[in-house]
Amino acid sequence: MTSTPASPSDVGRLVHLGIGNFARAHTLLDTQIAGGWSVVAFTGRSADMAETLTAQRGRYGLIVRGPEADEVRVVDVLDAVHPASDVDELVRLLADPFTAVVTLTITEKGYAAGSDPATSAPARIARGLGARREAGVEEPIALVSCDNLTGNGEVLREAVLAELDEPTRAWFVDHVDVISTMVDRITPAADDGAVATVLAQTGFDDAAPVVTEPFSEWVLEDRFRGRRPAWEKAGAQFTDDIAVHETRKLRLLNGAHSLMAYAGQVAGVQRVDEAIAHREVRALVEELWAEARSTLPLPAEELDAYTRALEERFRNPRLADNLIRIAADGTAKLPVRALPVIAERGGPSEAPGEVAAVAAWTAWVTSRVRAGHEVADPRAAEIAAAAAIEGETERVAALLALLGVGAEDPLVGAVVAAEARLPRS
Ligand code: CS2
Repeated sequence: MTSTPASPSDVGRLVHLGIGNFARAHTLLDTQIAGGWSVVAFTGRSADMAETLTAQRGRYGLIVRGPEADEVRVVDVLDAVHPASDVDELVRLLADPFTAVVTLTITEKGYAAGSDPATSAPARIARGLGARREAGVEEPIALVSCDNLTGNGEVLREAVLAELDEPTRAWFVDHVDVISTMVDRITPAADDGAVATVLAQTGFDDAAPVVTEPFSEWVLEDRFRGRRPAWEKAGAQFTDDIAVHETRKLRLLNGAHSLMAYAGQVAGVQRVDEAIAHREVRALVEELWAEARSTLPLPAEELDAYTRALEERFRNPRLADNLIRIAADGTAKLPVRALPVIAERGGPSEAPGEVAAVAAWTAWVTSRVRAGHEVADPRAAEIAAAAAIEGETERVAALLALLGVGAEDPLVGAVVAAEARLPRS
């Protein structure tokens, strides 16, 4: 086997796990632009998207929503879409030598889903790799994580290795590449008018259109040994230093997103463009950005340009990105987006903007639970129990425990104090 990276190839099959809006606006679109590859996708937990897309032969409309106008195209890259529950089909595809790449958009929580193939993508992949080894396939397969986690490839590698049998673990080293990537394209839930927009502009009566922003970025680790699509044709970049791209995006874009999602709703607004235009929420974003920037090994001009561009993207008045979308899964997101900055700055007193993001989460989940609403989060039941606790410090400590923060951590007191300073509607 050679260690020289293989060049992109115009033949192969890509299997995608988690066919949400983001993948359809980004990873799958770029694979269409790369050209030539066969793509088979699997849904997340809900099987509905498999039925809907299969009924329209895998095609879907993509509305690129700029500040002034929409551009609409029909994406036709999917050869088949299966429900996640079709584990046998996934195993069959991974054992087939024509399959060379697996991309994943399974969200942060998908990497901690455990050992049951019915509910865990890493466990399903492990089964497929076992079958590939047994089939004697020699060419390396690449597993490419496209989720918002630091070192997402490493996280994926650990999650899959934990589910492999001994012989497949030994085989893995020479036969599987796990690739970290930074993905970026803000993709809100499609609005009610999206179906009519696709119909009017393309004539296609689409039951599952996607709305996204003009900006798109994909940076991948440059170490595929097997075949891969020529994603550079779609503007993807290949790098030897993925970490800096990941932390910049997670801490500046996603960190600000989470802060706005919680602080914005506590302050009484519902969308990202409203949150960034809210004077006090915006001031908190500036504070968070200053703290996050100080942890990034990048020149000031580059960071200035990056945050300026982010601000413009957040202000897009036509995108209608609802804060409730971003507010989901806080227990999986805040430990990636906010807590590392607080630690690297030397503690909560050195990171009031990041502390505000955490405090906005505790305040928001508390008010949601107390108003009788469900919080979309893998740990929703524990959030509900913690939010019901009467004493302020005890409640905040119980919520922060769900982020892995100890009861004695100075963050507990800092969050209690910061909750009281949040802008309120
Ligand atoms: C958002 C992301 O859901 C979230 O938490 O921050 O989906 C964000 O829109 C994307 O990462 C943008 O690339």
